[in-house]
Amino acid sequence: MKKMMLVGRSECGKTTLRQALNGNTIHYHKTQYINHYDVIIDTPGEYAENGRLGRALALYSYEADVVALLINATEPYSLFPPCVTAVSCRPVIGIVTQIDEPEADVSRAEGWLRLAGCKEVFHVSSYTGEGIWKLLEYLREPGDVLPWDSAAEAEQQREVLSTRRQ
Ligand SMILES: Nc1nc2c(ncn2[C@@H]2O[C@H](COP(=O)(O)OP(=O)(O)OP(=O)(O)O)[C@@H](O)[C@H]2O)c(=O)[nH]1
Ligand SMILES: [Mg+2]
Repeated sequence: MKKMMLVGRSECGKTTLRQALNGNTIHYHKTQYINHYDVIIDTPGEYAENGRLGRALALYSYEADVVALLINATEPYSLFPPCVTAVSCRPVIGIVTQIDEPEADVSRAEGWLRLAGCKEVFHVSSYTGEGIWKLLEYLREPGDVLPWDSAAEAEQQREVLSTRRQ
């Protein structure tokens, strides 16, 4: 899988999304330092909110294959300046989180992410699981087997992987 770094303000749902992507049981956990899991680099919201700490995000992005900017669908404003994706030397995608919320305004959040420069924007709910599969498909690399692959597809992916290793 591609390694993805999650960036977004505190409480936008980065850690919960990381848990949903890993298929873990969801539990609340405030992030106080950068966490590396298999394919996700989870960052504290304060790093996106504070200019000085924000520099650390630039350094961690070098370890990622893709950077994801997150906005939760109920947020009343966006932290991300227009065209900010241009400062990254990695592809940058947008993720609208918490789309299950009754107050969610998904198109407003997507508009902010597009203004920030994201060409591709995903809509997800870590609670209901909606949209998670599209993100996993985006992160898929040759040889990766996902839970919904049929036995034949899984075999095909394994063959791709063994050919690449030879
Ligand atoms: N309704 C709804 N709530 C969510 C969803 N994802 C996260 N939340 C809630 O949003 C709150 C913040 O989630 P976190 O994943 O801890 O947010 P974070 O971005 O990691 O926050 P920091 O670690 O402080 O930067 C928690 O109360 C979650 O339960 C979702 O998909 N739907
Ligand atoms: Mg967190």
